[in-house]
Amino acid sequence: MFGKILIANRGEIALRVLRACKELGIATVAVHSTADADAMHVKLADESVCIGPPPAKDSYLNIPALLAACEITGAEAVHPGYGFLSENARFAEILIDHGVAFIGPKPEHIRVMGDKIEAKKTAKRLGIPCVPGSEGGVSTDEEAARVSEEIGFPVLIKAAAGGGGRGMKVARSPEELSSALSTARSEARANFGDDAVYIEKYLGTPRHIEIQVFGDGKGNAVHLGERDCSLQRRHQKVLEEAPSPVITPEQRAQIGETVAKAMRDMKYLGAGTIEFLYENGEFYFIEMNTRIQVEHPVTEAITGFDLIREQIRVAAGETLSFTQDDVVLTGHAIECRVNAEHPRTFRPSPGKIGYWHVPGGLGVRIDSAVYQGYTIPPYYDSMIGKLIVTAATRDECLARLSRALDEFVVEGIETTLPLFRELVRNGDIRRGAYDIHWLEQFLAEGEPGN
Ligand code: MV4
Repeated sequence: MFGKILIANRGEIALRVLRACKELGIATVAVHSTADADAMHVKLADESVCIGPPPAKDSYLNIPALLAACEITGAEAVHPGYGFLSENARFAEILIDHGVAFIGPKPEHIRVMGDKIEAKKTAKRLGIPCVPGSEGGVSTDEEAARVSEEIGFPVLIKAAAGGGGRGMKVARSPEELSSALSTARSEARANFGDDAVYIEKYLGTPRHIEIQVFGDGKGNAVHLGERDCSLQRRHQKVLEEAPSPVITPEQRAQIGETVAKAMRDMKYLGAGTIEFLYENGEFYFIEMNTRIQVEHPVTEAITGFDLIREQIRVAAGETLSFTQDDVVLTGHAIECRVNAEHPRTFRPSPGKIGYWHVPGGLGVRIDSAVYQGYTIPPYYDSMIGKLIVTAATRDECLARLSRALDEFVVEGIETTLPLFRELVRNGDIRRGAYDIHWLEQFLAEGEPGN
């Protein structure tokens, strides 16, 4: 096992990793920008290193500064958290070349899944069901027309280098195809420096359901059930729950075994998420994320496993600490992402937190790195904490969430807490009757579904 880990991140995930390290008896190194000198992760780590000025490209994304921090402190491994360098295959390779372990997947797997065309080819080869579409990239209008005719309109043109909703164009008819293709291609070139695009059947009203997987790099791999992340705004998740209110145990076992087998065949290492669109009872692969995700606590809540601890163990070469038979899903969990933003316009609201009182009690978890009197810097993500609530059933979970939201008090800045108080009492949300477009419609129209 590692003796010292450097945490290449900030905020609540830096604290989450730090807590797992302490429980494993591993020393911790925090890194921080000059804007984060007062951050909680810096105060609680055994050592800290300032790695640069506020802009992330000069600090949290500064690979030479991070390498120097490893060298100075003697850290044996780096945990990248999510975002920043967590899915940078080159960063993982550079660390390994310098004798520092990367707590994450093998660089080749990060690279393959980063190219959405290669990811889809890999998923298909491994037997994972995919959205109907082009076999690889499309290079000509003729090829695009042939594929679209075959799968039927509407179709969606996606950038190979995109992902997370960036660089997509819908074509609703043959007439729209050529211009959608050239727009998608030039946007992909401008945004990612790679104009490769592919085509998929456009699914109109799917849910976003993702499956948590874990491997030890030696051919052992399991699935930990799904998370329903359909409630999003501009491709930012707002609320996530596990299990999905629309998936049966039989469906879960079937798609779960399919992805677990794929991960065994790849000899996948570490935590991963297989993202699906789910419509009319069918799963369609869209992307794979090769990192721990913001919403991992809902999976921890229903499995009882510490996913960060498991990431560290398998990165150190240990065998997975549980088999598929050990994975028993119990109860229901819901996570709300509390952002320092206006609850309707989502305008960022950085600044000094006055009063800060978090809810507690049975089944309530808060993952946050802010505190009363802390000043939220304007340079980074606006998420200031996550409220994760667990109960035996979905209805009890919603009741407990409502109670916890009523206890939560944040003064001095605006937060998205009032939005969650509306969502928990909304009829559609209570029934689990929502798709990927529901939240944007709710925000545009007022209160549908009551
Ligand atoms: C789609 C789709 C419909 N059909 N693919 C957006 C993010 C990226 N990960 C994939 N996305 C989508 N891909 C096909 N073939 C609709 C979306 C989509 C979406 C997906 C998940 C969650 C929210 C979304 C909001 C708008 C569009």
